Amino acid sequence: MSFTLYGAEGTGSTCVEAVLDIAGADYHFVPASPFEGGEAFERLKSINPLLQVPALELPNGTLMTESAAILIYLSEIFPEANLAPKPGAKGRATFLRWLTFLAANFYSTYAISDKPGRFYEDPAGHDMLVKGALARRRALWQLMEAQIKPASFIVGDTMTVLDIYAAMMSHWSPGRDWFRTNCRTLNAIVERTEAHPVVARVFARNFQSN
Ligand SMILES: N[C@@H](CCC(=O)N[C@@H](CS)C(=O)NCC(=O)O)C(=O)O
Repeated sequence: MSFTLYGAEGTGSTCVEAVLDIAGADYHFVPASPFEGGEAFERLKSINPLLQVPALELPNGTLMTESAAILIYLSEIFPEANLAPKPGAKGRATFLRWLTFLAANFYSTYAISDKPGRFYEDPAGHDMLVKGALARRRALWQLMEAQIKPASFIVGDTMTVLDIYAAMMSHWSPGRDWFRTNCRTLNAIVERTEAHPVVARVFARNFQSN
C-alpha cells in the first residue's frame, strides 16, 4: 500500500515529496502539471477539481489536497521522523501559526498570479494583479522575518515541515536573491534546512535553475 503524489517540478508538491522521502514512505509520483495542458492536465482534472497541486492519495484511497493539511497529516502519521512539535508541546502553537500563515496568506497570492483571469477577465488588468500579488508577498515575508525569534529553525532547534515549506516558497517569486537580501534570519533557516541531505536532493531535482 503506497501513497500517490500528484505534482509538478518546482511546485507545491516539492515539500510533500521531501517529507515523504524523509519519512521513508512508500509512494509514487505522478506528473500532473496545472500549467502544461495535455495528458497531465487531464489527469489532474480527474483528481482535484480545483486543478491544483499538490494532491496526495493516501494508501486507503482518501484524497488530500491543501499543502499545509498534508504536511501536518504526514508529520502525525510518521512521528518517528520528528517533523513537528507534538500537540500540546512547546512550539506547537507557533508552528501552527506560521504554517497556516504561509498557506493562507502567502501561498494564496499565487492563485492570483498563476491564473489572473480567474479574478479579472480583461487581460489588460492582469499585469496590475500580478504586481499587486508580488508586492503582497514581499510584505508578508518581511512581516514574518520581523516576528520570528532567532533560532536554528522557525520553531526552536529542530527542523520541521514548516521549515521545508518556507524553504520551498523561498524559491518562488519574489525569488531567492530578493529573499536573501531582505529576510536574513529566514534565509539562514532556509539554508540550514536545505543542508539536510534529503531536502537537498529533492530540491536539486525541483529547482534546477534557482
Ligand atoms: N491551497 C493550495 C494551493 C495550491 C496551489 O496553488 N498550487 C499551485 C502550484 S504551486 C497550482 O496548482 N496552481 C495552479 C492553479 O492555481 O490553477 C495548497 O495549499 O496546496
